[in-house]
Amino acid sequence: MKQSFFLVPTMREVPADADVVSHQLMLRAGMIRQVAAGIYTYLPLARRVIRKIESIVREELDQTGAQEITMPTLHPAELWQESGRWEKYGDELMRLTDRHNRQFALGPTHEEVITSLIRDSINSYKKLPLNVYQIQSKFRDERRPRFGLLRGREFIMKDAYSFHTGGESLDEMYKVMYDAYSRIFRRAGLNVRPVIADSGAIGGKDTHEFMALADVGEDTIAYSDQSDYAANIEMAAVKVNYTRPDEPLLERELVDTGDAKTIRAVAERLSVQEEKIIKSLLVSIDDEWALILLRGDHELNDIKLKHALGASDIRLATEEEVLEVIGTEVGTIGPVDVKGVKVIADHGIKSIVNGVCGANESNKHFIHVNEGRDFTVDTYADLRFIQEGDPSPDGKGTIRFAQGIEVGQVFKLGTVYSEKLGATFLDENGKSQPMLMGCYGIGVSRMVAAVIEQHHDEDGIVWPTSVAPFDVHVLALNVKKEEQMKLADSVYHSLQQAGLDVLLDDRPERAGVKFKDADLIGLPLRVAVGKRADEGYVEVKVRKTGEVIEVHADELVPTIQAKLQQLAE
Ligand code: 9G3
Repeated sequence: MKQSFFLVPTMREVPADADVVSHQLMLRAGMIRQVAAGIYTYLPLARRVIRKIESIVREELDQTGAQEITMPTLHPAELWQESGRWEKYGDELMRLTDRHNRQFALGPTHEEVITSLIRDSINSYKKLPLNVYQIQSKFRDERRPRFGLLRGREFIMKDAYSFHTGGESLDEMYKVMYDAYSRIFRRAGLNVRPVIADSGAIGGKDTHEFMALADVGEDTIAYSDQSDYAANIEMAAVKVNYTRPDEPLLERELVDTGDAKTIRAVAERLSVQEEKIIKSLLVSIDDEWALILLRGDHELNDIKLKHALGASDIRLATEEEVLEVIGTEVGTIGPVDVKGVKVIADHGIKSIVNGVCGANESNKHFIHVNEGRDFTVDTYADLRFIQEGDPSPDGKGTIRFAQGIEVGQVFKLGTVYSEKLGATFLDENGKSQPMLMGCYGIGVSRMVAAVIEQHHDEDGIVWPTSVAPFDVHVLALNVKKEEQMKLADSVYHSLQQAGLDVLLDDRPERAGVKFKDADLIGLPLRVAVGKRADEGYVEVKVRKTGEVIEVHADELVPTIQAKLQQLAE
């Protein structure tokens, strides 16, 4: 490809709203252009990277026996009404009507479409298991699209769906896809960590997210520094055996705490440690009030609260509701003599003796409060966010945090969709059973940004060879010099004949501009044809290491092939 007419509009400065490196570099390197918030055009360089990622995905999935299909983006509302998700999802689901006023959705995912297809085309256990996948654009009207391709409204996803007669078969496929995902991300040069995750709204049981480690990542991973335990912080279990310190129980006292409302303010006011304070939160759980108790130095993890109570809808009470239900302000709520609400406590409460809590009276707290004597806990559960330094729940090592970009997720859905949409099969006894399902997603366009987040330096992108838009960048440093253009052309063709993807910068630009653009675009190897062209020598630079070697054009192809081999290892 000759750069003089290749559509790669590089730019030096970036728009202010590009606030992460991958977004800035993709704009500067002329890979993408924004069309609207969260909606981008992929320019040729990005298209070539996406094509390389897609071919890695296809190779690995085809190897597992998965079959590629393409489902429509336009989904009839009826299918989503059958699954109950037309009502369940709000504005994030983009809806439209056709010329006959029939309602449709722009597909954010395809559980409904694929399950309706399979229910109508498979009805015998003999035809199962089956795994189908597609690579296609999805639409989710995100509240705050940001960070370029890391969180868009229209994005490319590889989504797969598998159908099974039983749990064993689903477990097997889940492992097959889990391993295929690990191979795909490794081949794309991504440092990815699988983590235990929450299946959230999608339902189903087990799920793992694949996190590309990166500080800009929106997700927090809690991992052990001595084992391969790793979980999304939402799901990281706290396994600490809390016991009450053996101290004499002191007489409970009511004390004035003035306008101290926060844990920090009360701790300072009463000169006690935050971990001695009982934090009380009035929470509505599926429209029932409950008082949630945590240690003052711990934070409530609402995902854990949902799982612990099997609840679907949880929300904190408003100031007004606290006044109405408890009869005091948020900052002075406590469990002593509280009537008509269930008291659910995190295990950490067991470590408190002679603690402090709100007195359910303005500006008042109790000190020397003890569970059992002064208040009763109906249920204990693991309700808090794990913290760095906590013991790893697998009993090995200590918890550390890292940020990650979710580039993939695998789910055991079970019969959530097959029951709602009636995807059943006749088992060997002729009995009708709901199919068990799994689903598996990879954020293909998000992966491009994740690769750049993990592979860049101050000068630009540093593409891993496996997903680089071209293998080699040949620069004719001075196109006016006949011998330079002649040599640049010949090395360009000999590299192409060797089966390499080559970009020839034949623009009438200054060498400095070409060097800067080459570093920005970040192809693995750069061949500069300059002053020594008349001797047949060119300069090869390895983008990743900065290593520069002078090579005679006759030795160039084997040299380049050897370097690419080295980089691929
Ligand atoms: C929606 C909207 C947004 C959504 C969903 C539905 C996320 C939704 C979860 C999944 C689960 C898996 C198959 C591929 C891998 C991921 N955001 N999810 O279901 F209506 Cl607006 O998509 N689906």
